[in-house]
Amino acid sequence: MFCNQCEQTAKGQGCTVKGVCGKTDETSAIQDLLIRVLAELGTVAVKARGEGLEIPSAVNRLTAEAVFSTLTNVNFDDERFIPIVKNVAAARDELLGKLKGGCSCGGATKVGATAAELSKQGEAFSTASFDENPDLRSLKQILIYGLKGVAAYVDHAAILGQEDPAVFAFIHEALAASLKPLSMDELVALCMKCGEVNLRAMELLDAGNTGTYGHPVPTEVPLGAKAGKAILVSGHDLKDLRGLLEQTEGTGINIYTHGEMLPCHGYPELKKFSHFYGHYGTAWQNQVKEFAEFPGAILMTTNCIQKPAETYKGDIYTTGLVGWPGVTHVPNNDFSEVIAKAKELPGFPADTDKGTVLCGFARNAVLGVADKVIEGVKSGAIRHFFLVGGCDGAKPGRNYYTEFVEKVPSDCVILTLACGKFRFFDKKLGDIGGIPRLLDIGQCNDAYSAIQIAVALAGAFECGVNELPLSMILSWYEQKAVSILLTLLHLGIKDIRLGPSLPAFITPNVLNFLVENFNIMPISTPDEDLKAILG
Ligand code: SF4
Ligand code: SF3
Repeated sequence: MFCNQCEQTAKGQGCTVKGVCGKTDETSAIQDLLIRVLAELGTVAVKARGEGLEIPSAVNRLTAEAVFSTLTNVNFDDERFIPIVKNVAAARDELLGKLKGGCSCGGATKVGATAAELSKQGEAFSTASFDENPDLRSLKQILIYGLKGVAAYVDHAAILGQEDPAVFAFIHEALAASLKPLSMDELVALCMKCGEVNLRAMELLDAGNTGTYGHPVPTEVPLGAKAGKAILVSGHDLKDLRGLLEQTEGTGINIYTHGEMLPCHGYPELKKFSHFYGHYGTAWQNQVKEFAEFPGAILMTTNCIQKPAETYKGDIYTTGLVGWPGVTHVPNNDFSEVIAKAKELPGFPADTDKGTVLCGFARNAVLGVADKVIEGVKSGAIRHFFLVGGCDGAKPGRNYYTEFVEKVPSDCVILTLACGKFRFFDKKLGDIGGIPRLLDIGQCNDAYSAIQIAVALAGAFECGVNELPLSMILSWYEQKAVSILLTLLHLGIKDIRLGPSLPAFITPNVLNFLVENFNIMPISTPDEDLKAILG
């Protein structure tokens, strides 16, 4: 196997024996085969569109789901990949049959029937085989990894009825590009377009979330527990949470969020359920410890699932695209098994008070107090904004973000999003003229909200985003972070600080390009970075 798509990749170079994430050699090869067959489907789909054929909506959706299922920490279950690979190959062949001109997609790979066969076939197709030239290979990896993030947003948005044919067309185009001999300039242009399309995908998801559940409002969320039966929901999917809330209403079971589900407490159409109680635990990499101590059933709706410990393997369920071998997978929106398990398990014996955190500062809430914010900047009460956000992870070096937030001077505001915030989400940082100094914008899926806030502030100050008193201190782990980074680059945003380490898939030449054009830089120490930013 060879996989280097995430930040915890072995030795900072690539996982070659077994994934640090727990992905096996076999699963990795099946995912590589899937990306290969998707690239063949992409090639055929590009041709078909060129011939004026319409790609069936089911094929578009299948493409996004299949790409998303190869994102880090989504699906580790080989058996679940078999029908996905088969369906993608069948969609490719059906479309191929409709082409007038035929198609050379590098030879349509005939896929095997068993996991072992698929895995054997996939050995030839890791991303290391994308190109012999390391820089071209690097750019193709950036494109395909970024595309995995796009596919995640597209899938979440489509679940809520938000789709754009142009986004699907780009997904097929980018997949097809992985099979083509392209120049450096062509690949850079595709990566930038990936960022542009990702902005649209995030916009669709934002419309889906806010259109269905309302705009988040500032909400105080308990970190303790209420006596009684309990279900913990992790991942990122709001529709699954809504379904679970409906199905548990009146049962006496309380619902708790874990990880990236915390911001769900701010949505009016979710927070209205009285048994939607509080938040439990921190970020994904602490699952094994935190889930083992949770006295109820657990539902994983999307990434990031970690190898479950035997102690709670029987209490955790997956749904949607998530999978772990041996963990019960429940059908979309039928949580009866999860509810039955919660009734069996003891639940919390007594009420506990662990304080609260504030969430719900998405674009509508922040822009609702824009006049106060602008006044704060003009009067000098607010010196600077920091967007400290992104993924959390297990590797050392991430204490930087905690220390950074602790050291930010008291006349500065910190915006945050995604699971990296769990390093500091419960810090009491006070407020500036009624504006909390720590504003939680939401999930990684809400990066659109952060961008809209920055764009609106730039508009109010009649300057570009780069001229705002705003610095981005980002942390990455999986591929949604890659797509967001591409979006920020597409928007021309400069001086981003990225950590805890730079991606293994970026070669020195590609890095030079990013530094020269965007002045992107690695994090150093909180003191040095703060000094450099604030002067
Ligand atoms: Fe390694 Fe990350 Fe790939 Fe898992 S997803 S195999 S940890 S690089
Ligand atoms: Fe976190 Fe997986 Fe990226 Fe959603 S839950 S930000 S790592």
